[in-house]
Amino acid sequence: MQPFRSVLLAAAAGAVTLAAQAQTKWDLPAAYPATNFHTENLTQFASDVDKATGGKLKITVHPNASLFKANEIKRAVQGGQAQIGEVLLVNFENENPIYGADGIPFLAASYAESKKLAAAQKPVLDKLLGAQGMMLLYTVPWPPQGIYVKKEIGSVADMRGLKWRAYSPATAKIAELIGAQPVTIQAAELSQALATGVVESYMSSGSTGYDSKTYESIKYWYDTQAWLPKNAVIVNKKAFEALDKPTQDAVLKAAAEAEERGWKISQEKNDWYKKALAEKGMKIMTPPAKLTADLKQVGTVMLADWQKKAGADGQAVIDAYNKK
Ligand code: PCA
Repeated sequence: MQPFRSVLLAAAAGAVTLAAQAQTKWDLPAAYPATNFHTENLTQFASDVDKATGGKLKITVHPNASLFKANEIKRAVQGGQAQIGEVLLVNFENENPIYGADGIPFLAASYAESKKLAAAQKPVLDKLLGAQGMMLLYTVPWPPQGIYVKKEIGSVADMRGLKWRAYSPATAKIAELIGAQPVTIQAAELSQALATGVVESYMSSGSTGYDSKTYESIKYWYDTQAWLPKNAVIVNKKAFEALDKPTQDAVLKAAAEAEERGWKISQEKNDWYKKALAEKGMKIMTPPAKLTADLKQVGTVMLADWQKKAGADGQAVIDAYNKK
């Protein structure tokens, strides 16, 4: 009896060891605070993968640019320093204009349009990221972008000379076109830049205004609904291919669910953020007609510029977008 029991025990111990060996750990660097809706969605995604794989794939979300800075996350995933990561696509427009398609003012300015643009952009993004040894898992848009500014404005001329926070090549370009002074600052450093007066205006969603406590220094937000930039969750292809098939399937399924959930939450939270900012004392402004007309002109210039740079791939995205 006794020897038989110890054989069983030994076998059980062996199984435990095997299970432990079969566990894969992935790091997921992200650039936004843990309480941001994108990050909460990532956390849910990680927990869904954990459950679906019985703990075989453990994904640790590192929020707030704690593991890699916003602009470094893409390269980290490409090089395998992180197996998976969340990036703001428009940050990489200088590398390839396709990444900037969802940062062009008024090309896609509502959730419905943004969804169409995402679908039009996807095949080209798959190709680009694929060529860099990565895969696109899912995208989720930020709420529509508006203008944070300290005084009431009637047109873009009223923003001339302002110290303007940019988060992307396109938001720096807007500053250039309206005669503001751009300083590129990612979300993780925004609160401090506002508090120290390094910047006094910027364009972003209600979400980032809320996260960064912009209401402490800026009182107006113009709801221009100019564009909806997307976060993308990308994975290193070798890391993905190293997973067994059921685990790969679990990742893809959880990603598809995260995408659907994320789009819905973004839209719901858009209204919530506006209310929350108003409660903190901000004035949520409907942009005057002249301001909108001026910004649309900026958008027209930027789209023409972008199309020139983006070539055939860019044209494919615009054609697919216009067809739907
Ligand atoms: N928030 C991010 C990008 C777009 C947005 O709404 C930011 O301001 O950095």
